[in-house]
Amino acid sequence: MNHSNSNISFDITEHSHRRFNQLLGEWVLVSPHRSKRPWQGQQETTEKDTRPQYDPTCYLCPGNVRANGETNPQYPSTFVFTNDFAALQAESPSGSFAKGMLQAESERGICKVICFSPRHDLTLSDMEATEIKKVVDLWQEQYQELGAMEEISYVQIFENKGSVMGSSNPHPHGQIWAQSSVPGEPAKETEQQEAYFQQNNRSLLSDYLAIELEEKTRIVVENEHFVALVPFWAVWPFETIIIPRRHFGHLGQITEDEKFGYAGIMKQLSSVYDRLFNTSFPYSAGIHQAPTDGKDYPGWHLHMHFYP
Ligand code: H2U
Ligand code: ZN
Repeated sequence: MNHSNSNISFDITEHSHRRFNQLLGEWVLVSPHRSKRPWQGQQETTEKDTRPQYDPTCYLCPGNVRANGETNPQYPSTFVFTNDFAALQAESPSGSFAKGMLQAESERGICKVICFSPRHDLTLSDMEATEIKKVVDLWQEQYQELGAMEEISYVQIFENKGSVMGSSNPHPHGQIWAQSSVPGEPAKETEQQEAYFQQNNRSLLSDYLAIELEEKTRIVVENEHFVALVPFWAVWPFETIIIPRRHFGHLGQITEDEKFGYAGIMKQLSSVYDRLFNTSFPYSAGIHQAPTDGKDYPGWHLHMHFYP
C-alpha cells in the first residue's frame, strides 16, 4: 500500500498513528479522528443509588455471615479476610504439564478481600479522604506482609467496581492476589523501567510525568504528591494512570503524607468519573509496584491504572 499524500504533513491530533507504550514496550494504534464520530450509544441517566447503609443479605457487611459460614466482625473502618473462593491456593501441589504446544505450570498464592468501609452504600468517591487513607494503610500492610512471604513474588492489589466489571457484590471492596510468579504486565513493566533506570539513572515515570506536567493536556487531577492523567499511549476510552511525583517502587516506601495524597487523588479521580458519566462509574483499577521476589528494583516507580 502506498497512497501517502506528501502534500499533507502528519498531525498527531488528526491522523491515525501508532504510539509507544513506554511501560510495556509495545506499540498501540491511535485513531484520533474516531472521536469525532456521532455518539448514539448508551448514555446513563442519574439513577438514584438506593442501597441501604446496611444490607442484612450482604456477605461483606459487618456482623453478617459469609457464604462459608464465618461471621464478619463489627468492623469500624476496613476489613480484610482470605477469599473464601480463592483463585489461588497456598497449598496447591507444584508441578507442570507439557504436551507439545500445550504447556502449564502450577501456581500458588493467597487471595484476600478488602472491605473499604462498613457502609454498604458507599464507593471510594463517597468516602472521606481520611477514610480512604485507612484503605491505603491496609494496602501497605498487606503488601508488606504478603510480599515478605518466601513463595510470594508479586502482590496484585486491585478493584473491580460495578457488576459490569464482574464484581459480584456492590459493597465497597477490592481484592489482593499474591502469587508465586510475576504476572505478564508487571513483568514487562519491570523490564522497561529497569532498563530505563540503568541508562538514565532516573525512573521512567519521573521523566514521563515531567513531560506530561509541561504539556498539561492530559492531566485529569493532581495534588501535592500524586498526578492522575490519561497516558499518551492510552488504548481504552477514559483510561487513566495515577503516578506519585516522588520516585518510589512500592507501598513499603510511601510516606504518611503521601498516603493522604494517595487517598485524596483516588477520591478526586473516582468523583471525576462519576460526574462525567452521571452515574457510579464502573472500572477496573490496579496498583502496579515492585515484585517481591527478593531482587532489587531501583527503577520501579509505583503507579495505579484505571480502566473504566
Ligand atoms: P468480586 O465480586 O469483586 O470479585 O469480589 C467479591 C469477592 O468476595 C469474590 O472474589 C469473595 C468472592 O470470592 N467472597 C467471599 O470470599 N466470601 C463470601 O461470602 C462472598 C464473596
Ligand atoms: Zn454490604
